[in-house]
Amino acid sequence: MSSIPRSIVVLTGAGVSAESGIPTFRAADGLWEEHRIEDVASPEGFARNPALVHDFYNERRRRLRQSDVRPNKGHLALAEFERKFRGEFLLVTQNIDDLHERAGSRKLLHMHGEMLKIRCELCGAVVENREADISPASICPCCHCAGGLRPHVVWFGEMPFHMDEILTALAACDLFVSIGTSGNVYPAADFHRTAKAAGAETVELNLEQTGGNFDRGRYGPASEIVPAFFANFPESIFTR
Ligand code: BJW
Ligand code: ZN
Repeated sequence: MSSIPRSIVVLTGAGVSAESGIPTFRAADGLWEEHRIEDVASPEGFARNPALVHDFYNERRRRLRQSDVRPNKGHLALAEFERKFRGEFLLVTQNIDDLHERAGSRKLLHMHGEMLKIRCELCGAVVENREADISPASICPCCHCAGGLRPHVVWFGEMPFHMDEILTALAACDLFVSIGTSGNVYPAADFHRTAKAAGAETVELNLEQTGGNFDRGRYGPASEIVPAFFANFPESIFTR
């Protein structure tokens, strides 16, 4: 570490959950191999075929509940570091799974939403839905109308969540760490530039180098490189 950080923003993507058994999007065996992006990750696709989109998310929700899906050493290392670090720490995830929560992360923003929540487009309610399969006929638990429920996620063309809080943290951080994201999707793909412009050191942790312009990179599986990276700070950043 070139200097001792006081404020850290970490961005995670699908790669941090890959070793927990959740497929990434753009790998050869990824989610986009089986589905056309525009069919399942856009408001237009949902309007055309809501049953197909609900099934896509029902299936992913079911997978998340399977016993072999659990936080890996990458998720756990982030939560442990946050618990011990005496400075400011914000974890921003593009992932809609709950593996960071299960690992114990606390200051966590899901910028692309959460698979275990649904939203009613008729009354605006956002409610937890951990288990039930949803269909176009499902009834909203708040307004009791059918036909308004959708996954509480951010599709292409929609505004990601928590942008004000994220941009404020990026402007104030002195270390930005991007983990397991391909950098194909904006605005997350720009975060390292925003942090750099604010004076932060930028680091990429990924299976392979992406096209981003980071100061430093460490390459390998997240379950190995994330614990190794976060173990590499002087003890003084933990003592109060
Ligand atoms: C490992 C590993 C291991 C694997 N260990 N690593 C033209 C130019 C610029 C922008 C646009 C444009 N046209 C349209 C746009 C905007 C558009 C966009 O970015 N389009 C691109 C296609 C160009 N963006 C939007 O529409 C966004 N909204 C928006 O921009 O609003 C306006 C705005 C303006 C100003 C400020 C703010 C906003 C919304 C984007 C919504 C994305 N939604 C999805 C679906 C979410 C729900 C769901 O999960 O179903 O989000 S798409 C999908 O991609 C998902 C992911 O979060 C996101 C990113 O994917 P991620 O995580 O990077 O996964 P992969 O698979 O791509 O990469 C995995 C990585 O892991 C790889 O690098 C591997 O190497 C690595 N890896 N195993 C370590 N074991
Ligand atoms: Zn409703």
